[in-house]
Amino acid sequence: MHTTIGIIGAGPAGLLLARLLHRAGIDSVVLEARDRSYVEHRQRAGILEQTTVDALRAVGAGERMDREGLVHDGIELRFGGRAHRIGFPGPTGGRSVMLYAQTEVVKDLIALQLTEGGPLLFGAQVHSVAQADGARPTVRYTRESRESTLTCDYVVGCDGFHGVTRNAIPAAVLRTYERTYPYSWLGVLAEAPPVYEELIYAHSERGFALASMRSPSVSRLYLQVPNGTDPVDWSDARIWDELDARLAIGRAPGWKLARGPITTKAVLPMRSHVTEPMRHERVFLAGDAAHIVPPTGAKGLNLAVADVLVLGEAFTELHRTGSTALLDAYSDTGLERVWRAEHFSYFMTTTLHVDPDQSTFDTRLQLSQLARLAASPHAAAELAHNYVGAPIGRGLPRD
Ligand code: RFL
Ligand code: PHB
Repeated sequence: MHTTIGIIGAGPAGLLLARLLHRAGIDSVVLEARDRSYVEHRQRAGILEQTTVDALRAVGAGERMDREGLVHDGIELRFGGRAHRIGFPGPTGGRSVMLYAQTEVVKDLIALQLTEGGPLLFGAQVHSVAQADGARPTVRYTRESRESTLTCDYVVGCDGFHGVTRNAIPAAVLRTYERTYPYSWLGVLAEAPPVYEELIYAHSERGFALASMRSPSVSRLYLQVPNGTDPVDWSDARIWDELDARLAIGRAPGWKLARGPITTKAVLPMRSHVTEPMRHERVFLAGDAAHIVPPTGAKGLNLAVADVLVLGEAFTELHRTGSTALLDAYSDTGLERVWRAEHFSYFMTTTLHVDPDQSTFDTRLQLSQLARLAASPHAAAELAHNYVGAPIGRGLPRD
């Protein structure tokens, strides 16, 4: 089999890229190791930047999102015995974010791809990408116990952090930058109404907590836990008690969350990771295949979308005019945004979590930074700009 663009991975990056290419009249094949149901039900991100929302609408994947998604115009910070709201539209020229789960984005894009798009093969496990330097890079994969080969004009690795496409970039060219954090998140879904109408990010001496949501009757909640935590050690009652304790900051005595059955529990490690360059000859990396951020800034999914918007435009320009100028600029364009998001995610993570080795001095610095966000419109505007994300363009805006 031959195709113009071979896409490895049917997460948000691979699926949106396939959709963008289809609309530009460019052939692609998507190879996904897992089955459809697994991909559609993997619990992950929840916050879509305005640019992500606009992109989904532009490719015809916005109808259900606009019906069921919840527009959020701010977040609440809880710290040092008080609560402070950071509003988004004011400082950002009217921008906001949308709460619409990654599971739903993926379901919408898969449905479109299967009815209108090119081939999307589930259960296709890619082993290797070879001949990145040649005219036709080759993807080897196994599906239903059969080994197959897909040759492509270009390959895009949208295969996440544990993907194989990165191996196609020679070691002499590849650079990686990494940081692991000394804590993880315990993430749960609960059949309980949202704690509050907006997301709450809480800095507590017991550790960080985040209260998010999936619908008017389903909460998505996170607790900072030590690395190596086994979710089995966290009973439902223990989780609710800990959420009560960490989120009660600034509330009246006796304040408690409305409880309900917890339906999923998982521990997620927190890491930052960047691979450079994001392109080698005819092989490109996009999304988590190229970079990971800790989820505190809600950037992972949005960065994946930003990558493929730039890449989709670059392939479209190549298709229309024969120019590789945008493809050649892809890695540099992408990395500027990636490093901004890396810094913001690091900032949110280290400002809100308790490092097990943290001194009282470090805690006072965190509280001072949080107080600055509450007191200064400039500091709040900086957070708001980063949270809603920069529009896609040539470079980041100079706001
Ligand atoms: P994905 O979504 O990981 O998709 C990659 C796809 O590639 C497939 N794949 C292969 N297919 C064929 N052959 C191979 N050899 C393959 N190897 C892998 C995989 O099965 C998968 O379908 O990457 P993409 O598209 O770049 O999207 C990125 C986002 O998924 C990611 O940035 C965010 O979800 C990060 N993230 C979170 N971000 C947030 O903002 N908030 C969160 O709460 C949040 N929770 C999470 C997360 C990431 C997690 N991972 C990756 C461990 C929770 C988890 C568990
Ligand atoms: C989520 O709703 O899953 C979510 C929201 C904001 C974050 C991380 C996760 O920063």
